[in-house]
Amino acid sequence: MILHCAQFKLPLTRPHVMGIVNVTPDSFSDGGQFTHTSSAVAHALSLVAQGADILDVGGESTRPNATPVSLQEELDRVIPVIEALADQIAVPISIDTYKPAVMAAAIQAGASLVNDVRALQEEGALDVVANSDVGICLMHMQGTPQTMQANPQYIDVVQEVKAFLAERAAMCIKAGIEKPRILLDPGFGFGKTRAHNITLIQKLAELQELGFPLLVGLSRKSVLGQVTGQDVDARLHASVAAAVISVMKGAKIVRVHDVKATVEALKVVAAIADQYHEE
Ligand code: 8Y7
Repeated sequence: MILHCAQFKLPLTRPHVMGIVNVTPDSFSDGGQFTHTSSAVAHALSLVAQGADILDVGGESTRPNATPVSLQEELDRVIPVIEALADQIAVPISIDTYKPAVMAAAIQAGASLVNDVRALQEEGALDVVANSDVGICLMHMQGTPQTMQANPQYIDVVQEVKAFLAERAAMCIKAGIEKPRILLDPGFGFGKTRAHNITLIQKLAELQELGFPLLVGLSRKSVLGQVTGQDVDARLHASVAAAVISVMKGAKIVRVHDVKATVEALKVVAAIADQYHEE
């Protein structure tokens, strides 16, 4: 299983770690554009040094109830960061956006993967990806970030997520996006209760039946807070446990904040999986 994202070909025979790079203005200092660009770039470089296989750059929070960001503001946040990183790192850069204009500008600036929480449902998004050679991560969400956690409901969460991802993947193939460019993601926390999230992780193998590599994002998410009682800044141990379980359940890529801890934990998983059994 090899993921094709522009010039990068990632052999997903070992688990890969996607490091999260949020580009948001520092609310405590009014240092202007340069400050948030340079601190995001510095953070991104440190994640690469910690062993990140992919960087996911995002300029608009998709957390529940987050305030939407204008197109121009999102471009101003992410494009300088991608431009600065593209010629100094050897790992693919992913752009976390649902806006086709941001996708296009990010690809132009050197992004190799599009991470879309709306699974290319925005008008024009499918065409942008189809007219490029980048990879695409299609994520499931019920509702919108503004409303999704109000009252998520499913008859069968696994079957509904699976059917949605199958339909979006088929749409991509039909538009000319080759199969090795496609990743699927159940979208933990996006219109899902604690029970929905737990069921999805338990039954991740059923999503694998679709035949595409799976990406999982559970890092610091509220389901881990519900299980441990810890605030978002104290969910490292829970997040590492979730990454380990995700990979053991078949995820090929985990999207995380804490790269060093996750990389080390997944080395242990890989070493045990690879070791020939002796008597
Ligand atoms: C996910 C994601 C977020 C995820 C993918 C957060 C942008 C919320 N979560 N993208 N983005 N999968 N593919 O807590 O689970 O990081 S934002």
